[in-house]
Amino acid sequence: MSVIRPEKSDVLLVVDVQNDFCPGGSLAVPRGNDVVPIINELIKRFDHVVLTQDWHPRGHSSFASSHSGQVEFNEIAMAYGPQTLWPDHCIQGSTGAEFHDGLKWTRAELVIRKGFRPAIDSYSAFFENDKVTPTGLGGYLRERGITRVFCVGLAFDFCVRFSAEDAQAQNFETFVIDNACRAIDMHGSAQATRDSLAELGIGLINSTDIR
Ligand code: VGL
Ligand code: ZN
Repeated sequence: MSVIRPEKSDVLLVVDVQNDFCPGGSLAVPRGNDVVPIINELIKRFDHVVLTQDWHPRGHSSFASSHSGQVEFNEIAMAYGPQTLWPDHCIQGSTGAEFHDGLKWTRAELVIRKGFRPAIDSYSAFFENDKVTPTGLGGYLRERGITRVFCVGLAFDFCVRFSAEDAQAQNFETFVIDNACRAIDMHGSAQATRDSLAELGIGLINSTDIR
């Protein structure tokens, strides 16, 4: 990958770098905390930084505990399509929902909260899992003149993947910064993500490509 120079029309989209997705959290991504110093360096390089925050009410429909007879990591059919059932995580106002302590997020201009409607999950920063209910981020970025979206954070194979795919589908030129992400990796989901990004023409780059 050739060198990429951050421009005024770029945004760094920092996905779900929250305690519950880091070691010790309820839905810990292996080595999830490793991304923090890399993302902190990237934050310094971008004029526009947007964060997402997974933000579920208690008893959210994406929690296995909300479905009797179901177990964590099973997939069930919801009205809007298939849904993986997760351990309770990122409960609104909880410590687990806070950004990782080491994340230097103060320069972020916007925090998009997602997954706050009880009956529907939201992996993507742009649309809920029904693929039609917008979060407003697409309109925000367009109004601000953003043309390129650089995605980082947790988890590579869920919220980062779907955010990047929706960004590209909305005509933003989209990149995922591989070493600034970590994957949950269930049933080959990390490799499936790599394949899908490549197929869609989403650049999988390294933070050292950005200078
Ligand atoms: C995520 C599962 C459930 C993520 C959020 O941030 O990738 N994964 N909620
Ligand atoms: Zn969630």
